This record gives sequence, C-alpha cells and structure tokens, in this order.
Amino acid sequence: PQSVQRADYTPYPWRLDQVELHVGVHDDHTLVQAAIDFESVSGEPGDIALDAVDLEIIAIELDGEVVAEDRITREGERLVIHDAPARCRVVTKQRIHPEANTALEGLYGAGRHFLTQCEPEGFRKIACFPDRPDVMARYTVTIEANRERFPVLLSNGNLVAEGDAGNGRHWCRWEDPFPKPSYLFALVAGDFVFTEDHFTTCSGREVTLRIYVEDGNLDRCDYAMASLINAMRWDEERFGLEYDLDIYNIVATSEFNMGAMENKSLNIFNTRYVLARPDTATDIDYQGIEGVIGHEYFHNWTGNRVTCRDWFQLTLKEGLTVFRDEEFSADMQSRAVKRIQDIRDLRLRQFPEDAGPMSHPIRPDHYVEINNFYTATVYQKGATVIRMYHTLLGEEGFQEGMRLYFERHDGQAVTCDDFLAAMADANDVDLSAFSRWYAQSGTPVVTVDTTWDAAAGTLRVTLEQQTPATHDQADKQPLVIPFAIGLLSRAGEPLALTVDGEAVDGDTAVLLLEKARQSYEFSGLAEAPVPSLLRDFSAPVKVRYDYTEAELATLIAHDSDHFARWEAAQRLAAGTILDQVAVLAAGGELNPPRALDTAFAGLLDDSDADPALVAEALTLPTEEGLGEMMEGQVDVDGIHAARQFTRRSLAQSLGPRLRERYTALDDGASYNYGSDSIARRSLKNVCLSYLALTDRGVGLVHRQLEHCDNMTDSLAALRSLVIDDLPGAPEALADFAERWDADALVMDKWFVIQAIRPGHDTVGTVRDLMGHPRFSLRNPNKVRALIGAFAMLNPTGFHAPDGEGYRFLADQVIALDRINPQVAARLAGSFNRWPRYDAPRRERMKAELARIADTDGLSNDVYEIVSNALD
Ligand code: HT7
Ligand code: ZN
Repeated sequence: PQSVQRADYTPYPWRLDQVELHVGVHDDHTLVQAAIDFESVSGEPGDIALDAVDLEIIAIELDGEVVAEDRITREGERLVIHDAPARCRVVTKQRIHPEANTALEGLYGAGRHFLTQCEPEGFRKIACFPDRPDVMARYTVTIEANRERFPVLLSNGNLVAEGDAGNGRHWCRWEDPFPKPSYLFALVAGDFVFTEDHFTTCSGREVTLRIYVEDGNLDRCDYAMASLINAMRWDEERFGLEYDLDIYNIVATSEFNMGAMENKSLNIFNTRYVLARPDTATDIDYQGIEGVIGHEYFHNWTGNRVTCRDWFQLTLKEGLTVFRDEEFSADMQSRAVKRIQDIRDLRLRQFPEDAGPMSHPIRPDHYVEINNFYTATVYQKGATVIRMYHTLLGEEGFQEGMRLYFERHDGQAVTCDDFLAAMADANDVDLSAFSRWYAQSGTPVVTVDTTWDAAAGTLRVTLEQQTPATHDQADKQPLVIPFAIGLLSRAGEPLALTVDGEAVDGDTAVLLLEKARQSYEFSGLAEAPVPSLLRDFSAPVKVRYDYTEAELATLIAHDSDHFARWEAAQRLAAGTILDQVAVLAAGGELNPPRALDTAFAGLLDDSDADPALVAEALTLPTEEGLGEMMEGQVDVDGIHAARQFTRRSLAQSLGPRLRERYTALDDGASYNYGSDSIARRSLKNVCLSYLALTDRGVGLVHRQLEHCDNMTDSLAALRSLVIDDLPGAPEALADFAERWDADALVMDKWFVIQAIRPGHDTVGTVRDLMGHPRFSLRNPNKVRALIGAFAMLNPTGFHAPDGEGYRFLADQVIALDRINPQVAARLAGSFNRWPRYDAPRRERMKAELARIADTDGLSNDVYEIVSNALD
C-alpha cells in the first residue's frame, strides 16, 4: 500500500456548488444518484478526478449526455472524467450494498436501520465524489424507502418536503444551507422513536432538539438531552458561539465504530454515549455522555464551520474540540477531578503511543490509512497543545485568538498554521517557536535540579529538556514548555513567589522553558521549600525530580494544586510498588509500605478534602501504567504481585479507617446524580475495593451488591468480587447476566469485568465468552468490551507466559479484519509495545505479528499497524 504525504497536498482544481443526492433504499441494494455542479478554478476545461470505492457504477452523464467509455478512466479507487468543460454538471448513478457492509463505513445496515459514517473517507463508498475535506458544497438529499420498515428518513439541514412514493414507499427531502465537506454528510433510514426539547439561542432563535432511539429506550435519554442544552448554553457563554440551524438531531445506534460523529445537524452516536438510567449506567458513563454530547456539539464551530484542509490537519478540529469538551465538563462538574482523569488518560494512552512504533506528531507527516490516525496523540495531546496556548495567552488572549480565527476562516477548510497565526496575530506575539509542537513527536523529559542557598534565601531551579528519539524521528529540538511551579514551606504553607526578581501574582509561577536548559532564581525564602512541579500538568512532558518521601508527604497533605497533590500520591505509590517489584525480582522479602500507609491515612482523615479527590489519590496506579514507568523490561507478574501485596497491606493497616469512611459515606440515601453524591460514591467504592481484601470486607461487598439502587455501586461490588476472586463471584456474575441479559450496554460491562480478571488463565474464559449469545464479532462495542479490554487492560492475562493471549488476539485480528478493518487495526495495536518485554514474550508477540502480516488480503488498516510494529 502507498503512503500519503502531507507535503504532497495540492488544491482541488474544481469548485463545487450544489450537490443533489437521491438515495433509493431497497431490501437488497440501494441506488444512489448524485448530481454535482462543477466549476473549474482556473476557468479552463480539464479532467475531473473522483473517489469511488466499492461502487457498481450504472451511469455517468456530463451535461445530460452519457459519457463515452474512452473519456473515463477507472483505476483502483479513482475515477477520472477527461476533458470536462469549465462549468458542467456531472450525474452519476451507482448501486451499493449497505445491507452487506460490515465495515460500518459509508452507508451501512445496523440492526433494522441504515445509517452513514463518512469521516474520514466513507462518502466515496456512497457515490463518486471528490471525497476530501477541502471540497465543500451545499447538499440537497432526497431519501426514498419503504414506509413501514423505515418510517424515519433523515439527513443534514432542514426537512423541506416529503411525500408518498407509491408501493408502500415514501420520501423525504432535506436541504442543508451550509456548504460542507462530504465527511459531514449523514443519512439515516430507520425505525426510531424520538424525544424532543427546545433551546432558545442568545439571539432568540428557537432550535428543536431531537434524540432518536429504538423503541423502549426513551426513558434513558434525559441526561443526553440535558447535556446538549448545557453544551449549547456553555458555548454561547464561554466562547460566544451560537448554534446556526433550527434543528439539531441525534440518532443513537448500537453498531458504531467509535463514540459519535458530528455530521452537520445530524449527529450519529454510539448508544453508549446517549442512553443512561441510574440502574443501567455508572457515574463514569454519565460523565462520558456529557463529554461526548458536548464534543460533537462543539464541532459545529470547530470542525464544521471551520474545517480541515486535509486529514493531516485533523488535530486542528479534534485537539481544539477535545480542549473545549474538557473545559465544558470541568465547568459543569469538579474541575480538579476532570483534570486528573484527563491527565491520567493521556499518560496511559498517549505516552505509550509516542514511545512505540506508531509515534507521530499531532500533525502527522504521512499515513497509509488515515483511520489509524484518530489517535490519542492527535486528540489528547492535541488538546494539551491547545491548553498550552491558553496557559501562555490567558483566557482573554485565547478568546481573542478564537474570535480572529472565526473572523478569518468561517466557511473555510484551513490548516494548523492558520490557527496558530490567528492566536499569534490576535495577541501580537511570536508563536513561531511554539509551532514545533505540531511537527515533533515524542514525550519531552524535563529534569529539574534545585540548589538551595540558605544564606541568600534563594532557590535556583534549573530545568533541562530532552526529547528521546522516537520511531518516526531521530533528531529532536527544544520545545516551548510552559512549566508551572509552586513552592511550599516544609509545613505545607503556600509561599509567595519572586522569580528572577519579579513578584508573581498568586502562588504559581509559569516558567517559560524555551531552550535545552534554563535556570530561574526564586528569592525571599526563609527555608528550603518543597517544589510543586508541573502544576495542573501545564505541558505534556515527563518530570524527573528526586523527591524525598517527606517532600511527597508534604505535597500529598497540603498542595493546593489538585493535580500536583494527586501526582505526589501517585509518585509515592508507584515508587513504593516498583521498589517491591525489584525486591521480588531479587528474591527478597516484601516490606509493608509504611510511607504510603501514613500518607493514605492522612488522606482518609482529611474530612475537608473533596471525597472525589481523595478517591483519586487513594487509587493505585494501574498495572499497565506501572509497566510504562518501569525502567528496562516490563515485569508483568512482578508488577501484579507487588501491587496486590501493596493493596492487601494497605487494606490491613487502614482497615478501621476505610471501614469508618465507607460506613459514613454509605448513608442509605437514595441515588441522585449530583456532584456531591458522585464524589461520595467514588470514595465509598475506593474504600470498598480495599475492604474487599479483608476478611470482614467480603460481606460488605455482597451487602452492597444486594442492596444498592444504582449501577455505579452495583458494578463496583461485582468488580471487586471478580477481580479479587472472592467467594460468591461466579454466582454474582450469573445473577447479573440473568437480570441484564436483554440490555446490550449493561452486558458490555459484564464482558469487561470478566475480560480483565487478572490471571494467566483468563484467556480461556474470554475464548468461551466469545460463544456467548450476546457476543458478536460484528459489533464493535462487544469486541471492545471483551477482546479489547482483555488485550489492553489485563496485563497478566494478555501476557500469559505460554503466549496463549497473543495467539488469541492474533486470531481475532485476522478474523475481524475481514469484517471490520478499523476495529481490527485498533486491536492489533495491543502488540505495539512488544520490545518492552522479556525475550520469550517478545519472540511470541513478533511471531503473532508476522502471522497477521502474512495473512492474504490484509486491509491497509491492519497492514500499517503490524508493519510499523515489525519495522
Ligand atoms: N470526528 C469523529 C471521528 C471519526 C469517527 C466517528 C465515528 C465512527 C468512525 C469515525 N472515524 C472518525 C468523531 C469525533 O471526534 O468527534
Ligand atoms: Zn471530534
């Protein structure tokens, strides 16, 4: 397969004005007619190149005449009409087979419905078209289908006409007044019911909001609808951005490759990010719904009104929109908890990506399959880069930049450079050095060195940055790094800061690290302070600093920066566990984690602290996270044993405190979804996860499972039983399945819990579960729940020494590639970190990668992942 290069971009030589689509849906095929008005940019006649994939082309007409065969070239996925007049109308007629489309890209059948997924390159599977984001057009879409089977026919924009088509068929015509790229096109033909609400925009326009779901699910749409209304209001208040059409539709489907899609005025969502009721959805699910509903809504401006020139610019819309959804959720819920969750997610997913064979800058330079570049780097690291603009320019300056960006580019397809220029020009600053964040991959390491001068009362802080070479780039340059820092007295008081002679407002200084090494002098200090580093995670970097346990204890107890406080607890916990891993490897005796014990006791006793933050701080780093932190080879079993030992020791020594807090938090109040209740539930369930390891705790777990009135508590208890192999786990799993058998989303949770049970034999359970009637390889949610969770969240299971986990995954990647290459490629990525393991595991993983690579008819998606991994 050929790779596409960013440097090869050339503008499309034709302008499109109007696109008229007619889509006739039939049981065993669909007929699509596309009429497109072309105008040559140069004013000269020329060749019209179109993308066409899996289309049975029935006719091509140019200005009403059938085009002769010799004026058409069709090569692979390209179709060229030669020598077209400077202004012309091209009409193509094609037959497609959505009923047989298992890749869930283009127009596809999902259960009883048909729907589309066009981003990034799905439209070319619907009609011959210049399927690239810089070609924008106005669409009029007529859909015709059987009325009984498909009572709901939707597309982008406004419904302008509808009627009877005879023979039990009907039609609807939709018109979208906004020019858009083909990736934002959407069509739905299905049997849905809807719930409706309204939003009055800041200029007084009333917008009709509808959520379409399958019959029986209407009682689970309230939170999604409330989140949509909150998002619309928030975007007006914080960004001054108003919705621009009179209707906003959301359709939920259980068969979807990702979370959701921002098609203009017709979002299509995975049911997972729409449906929630307290007894079926956890607090985390609710947060996911708010975030994704917000994300897709915010794309209306950052992505739809201003879109990407080419797919290399993907972070232009995704990084910016993730930043906006993070801010939205932070403003709606607890900012501190949201920040910690986002940072943990970035470090767990993006840091390993940057250190592996798929390493790429947030604006990649080349790809084989663009679907492989919807990554944590483009999304999450991209959002952190946007956050750095915000840190450097402040809220006011950032919003000035946003205003200029929209003023300049509304209605256009632009680049990351255009965004940077708007930010720079609006603030009259030079951001040219900052632009390196778009071009350079890898995670910088900032080493911090401090020198205390007691006589002068100064602390000299030296920051040194170094980005290790990555798979895609050997040479690295220094980056512009805003490095936020605070100082605490030994007693934990925040100290006033004077940096290089300048007094700082507040208790945090943002040091600007632009060179490889820079020093800063903090003066006016009475004693050697404790540094609180990279506050609020001000840049996507790793920090090296040799904290003493006493310093970490001070930060854990007193740091006013929530991230730094949590980070100190994580550092102490990770250090403690990794020390134990080393002890185990040397055949030594494990030691009770005394410092961690004292710090955690202090956290449990801190009744002023937000319980949600305490819960985050008491949660030990995951086994995958610890593996990433380990120097040298990842010791899969050593990490598991050391982490389990630490959990058990903490559970024993903190038992009375844990029980006391658990009992106080388990107040018997009935469920409500307010931030206080969420916070209380999260700490209560963290306490339970430790108590489960004590003799008396198992009873508590069963009691919670039997008496709770919500899925958060129910799942926490079930998880404890299964993960820690406690008495009654098999019966509890069976009861749960019996109760929720008909609920696809709840059954996903049931699959996950069993897939992540630690142990070398879990692969057998997972293989067996593939035969469960509720499992299907055709459904991405099921694949993610069972196979994805096993490969990504179960190190001892996946890396079982006999290689059975690897064999299993390779079998599934090969089987799934024939059904759904996008999802297969995601699974294949689980092999990416093979060089980090011991020789026998490495060899086994490589052998499975080679087996996948040798499979006939491999998709570009999987080919790119495995060939990079083997490279
Ligand atoms: N912009 C969308 C990205 C996307 C996608 C969504 C659903 C299925 C397949 C997809 N491929 C790419 C989602 C988003 O970031 O909002
Ligand atoms: Zn997005």
